[in-house]
Amino acid sequence: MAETSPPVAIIMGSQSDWATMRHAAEALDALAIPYDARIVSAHRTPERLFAFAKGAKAEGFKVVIAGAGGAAHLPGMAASLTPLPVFGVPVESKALSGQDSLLSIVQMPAGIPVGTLAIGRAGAVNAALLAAAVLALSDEKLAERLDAYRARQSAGIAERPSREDA
Ligand code: RP5
Repeated sequence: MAETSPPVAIIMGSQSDWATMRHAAEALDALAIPYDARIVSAHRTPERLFAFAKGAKAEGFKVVIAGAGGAAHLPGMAASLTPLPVFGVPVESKALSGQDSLLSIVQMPAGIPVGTLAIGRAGAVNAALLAAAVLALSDEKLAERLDAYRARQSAGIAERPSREDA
C-alpha cells in the first residue's frame, strides 16, 4: 500500500536553518500534523528545488513552509514553481540579524505570493500555525486541536506579572 504523503513540507536552505525551522516542526508535532522536513537550497541545489517545487502538489503536500537566511530566495522561487500556498520564514542571519532574509522574502512581485512571517522562532512557529489553520478548513478534528492549542495558550498566561523575574 502506498504511504500517505504528509500535508506539510518544511523546506530550508541549509542545515544551519534547522535551529530555527525545528520550531515549526515542533508546533506541527504539538498539533499532530505530519510533515516532511528537507534541505532544499535555491543556490546550492537549484535542481533539487526545481524538482521538489514542481512535484510538491502531485506528491500530496498541501502547504509549504520555506525558511531561508541571507539572500533568501528559496520561498519565492518555491512559490513561483508550485500552486500550493507558501509561507516564508526569514532566518536570523549573522551578518544582518535576519533583516536581509526578511526583505528578500517579503518583497515579492505582484502575482507570486509568499506569506511572510517574522524573523526567527516566532516566524517559524506562526508559519506552522498558519499551515494548521489552512488545513483545519477541511479537517474538523484538526480545527478542534487548533482551538484546544489556543485555549491552552490563553490558560497559560498569568493575569498578573510574577515579581520573581527581575
Ligand atoms: C541560505 O544561506 C540558508 O538558508 C542559510 O540561512 C544561509 C547560510 O547557509 P550556511 O552557510 O549556514 O549553509 O541559503
